[in-house]
Amino acid sequence: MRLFFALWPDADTKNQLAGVAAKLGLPSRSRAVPAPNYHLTLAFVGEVEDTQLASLLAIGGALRAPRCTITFDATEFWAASQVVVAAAQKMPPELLRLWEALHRDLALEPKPALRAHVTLARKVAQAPVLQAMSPLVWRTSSFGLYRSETTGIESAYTVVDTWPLLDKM
Ligand code: 3AM
Repeated sequence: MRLFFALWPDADTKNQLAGVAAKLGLPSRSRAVPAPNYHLTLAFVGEVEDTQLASLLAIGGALRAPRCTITFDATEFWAASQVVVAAAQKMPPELLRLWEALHRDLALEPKPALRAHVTLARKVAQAPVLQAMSPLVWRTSSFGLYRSETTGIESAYTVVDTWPLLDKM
């Protein structure tokens, strides 16, 4: 199974992101990500055997990290991966620490520059004309381990487990 740790938006944040996506004016043949699939990837684990699941659940369950507020304030076209994302120009320090802790516990190489983002569209072959984005505030309250299955053209994501982020540390 293919797994990743992520933050999933609450309904209000998801709807606001869908509003941003609706105004993108994507080139034809781009694929808008369905709103229920919106997420912020914290760590991509990849293919694992069933026997490895318990240790991943233990890592998630043992992690103590604070809640944070992420302000998404830009839509960006990332040509290399052919995606349009909603991005946060400022990385909240709590989110950076959560990301670092997960990569450390999973013994994954942290990619040098994490940009907090939610992918809104894929297979975007040419740069769209992107409008300025009104800032959108996402208050996180939990993180989770998710399973990704590709059936047909769209990935289907299912929750494996979630853990609370803490009010005070
Ligand atoms: O959150 P985003 O959209 O940037 O592209 C996949 C998605 O990223 C990425 O993991 C996230 C959750 O599916 N992904 C898929 N396959 C990957 C791989 N082999 C990958 N990231 C790194 N290596």
